[in-house]
Amino acid sequence: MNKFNIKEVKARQVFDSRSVPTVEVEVVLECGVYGRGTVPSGASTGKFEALELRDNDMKKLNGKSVYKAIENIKQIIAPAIIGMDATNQVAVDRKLIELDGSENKSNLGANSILAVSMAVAWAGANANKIPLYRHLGGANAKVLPIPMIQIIGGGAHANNTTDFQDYLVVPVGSKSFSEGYEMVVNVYNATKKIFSKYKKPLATADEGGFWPTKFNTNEEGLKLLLEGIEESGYEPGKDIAIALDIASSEFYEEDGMYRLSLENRNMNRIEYVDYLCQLIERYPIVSIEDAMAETDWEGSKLLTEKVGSKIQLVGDDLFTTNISRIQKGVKIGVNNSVLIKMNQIGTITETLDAIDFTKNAGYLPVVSARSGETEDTTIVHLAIATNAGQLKVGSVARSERTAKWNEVIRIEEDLQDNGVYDGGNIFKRIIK
Ligand code: 2PG
Ligand code: MG
Repeated sequence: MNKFNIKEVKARQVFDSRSVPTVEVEVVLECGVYGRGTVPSGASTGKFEALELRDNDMKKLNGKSVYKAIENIKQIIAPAIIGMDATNQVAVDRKLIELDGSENKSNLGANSILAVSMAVAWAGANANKIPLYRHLGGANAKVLPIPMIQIIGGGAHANNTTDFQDYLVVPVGSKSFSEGYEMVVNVYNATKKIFSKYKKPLATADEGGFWPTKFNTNEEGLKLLLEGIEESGYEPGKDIAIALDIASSEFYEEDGMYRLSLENRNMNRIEYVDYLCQLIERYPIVSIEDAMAETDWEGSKLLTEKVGSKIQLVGDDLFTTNISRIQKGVKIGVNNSVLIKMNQIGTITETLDAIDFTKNAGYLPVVSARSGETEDTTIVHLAIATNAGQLKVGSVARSERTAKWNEVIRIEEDLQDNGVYDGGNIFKRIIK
């Protein structure tokens, strides 16, 4: 018998950083080694994501409990994968996809499937006595990502106080991950002071950034961020650049209008693209995610034509880590970057395939956490395994966020001189 064969699959309901139930799995091998995966969950979920199975029993935890997903693991998945070699991720993931049999993991639930896929990956790494990034990435896994870090959290992560979802920074002038991270911590602390200076209440949004109370416009977040960067002694654009995740599907209506409720302003796609271009002119913005809505391919194309050679345009809800959607974007020339979220697609190997596809198309992958997270650090290893180059995990506060950032610091130490950090140079691949 192979000592790396799966002997037991344990599944349980645990809770994420928003106190929402989620699925956790442990896979135990014949040799006694085990691996664990805990699934994250989004708030501004894309329409085309794989299905997150919830019980929808309103008498239990607001309908959010995941007992059906747990039962699917125990009754259907476990019997099918017990006896399989945990170091063969491709075979296990194929089996999971086949057991589900649907386009979007709607039979067993992407949360039950992903928890197992993640646990198997960790078990495989532990069995081989190597870190997960090495197990998934092989001999050439070495690139430490530049961090994209939230300083102010709005949109669905702050009760829609602003229309824009995330105001982030990227330490483009940093020479190493840990130097870049320290720079961002300085900006976070300086922005806290700026909030006090303007008598804005200090509270934290879902991903640890500041909650944008008493904002009059969406642009105000950019102004505060710019002040925070300057206050901490950095040159905006050179040392620290700004990134936005607008998550615009949340305020786009199918009549083709973008409605900014905070400003009581309605714009058609042409006016809205102009508005964004003006912001890009006025602020040192290096990246915008979901600038246009997930169904507005025409708007995305227009924006890409205008600024696609100046800044990174990331598709999150637009692409949902799904090769067929990314392929469509590449074909029609939309965006130049793809947000990568494991639970949008549902297995580790499909996530690896999406990253490969993105890179081969000349687009930049940005590996991302969800707004609902746990102590799980799989995405950090995934980013380094694939030399993806960019990682987005929310802010520098709250333990479900620092669990990830601190793991990068540990891997940076582990890689020593063999690690590679491109910093802001990564954007030169798409910016002309
Ligand atoms: C996003 C993510 C993370 P959510 O939109 O990129 O910030 O949010 O997990 O709520 O989709
Ligand atoms: Mg997003």
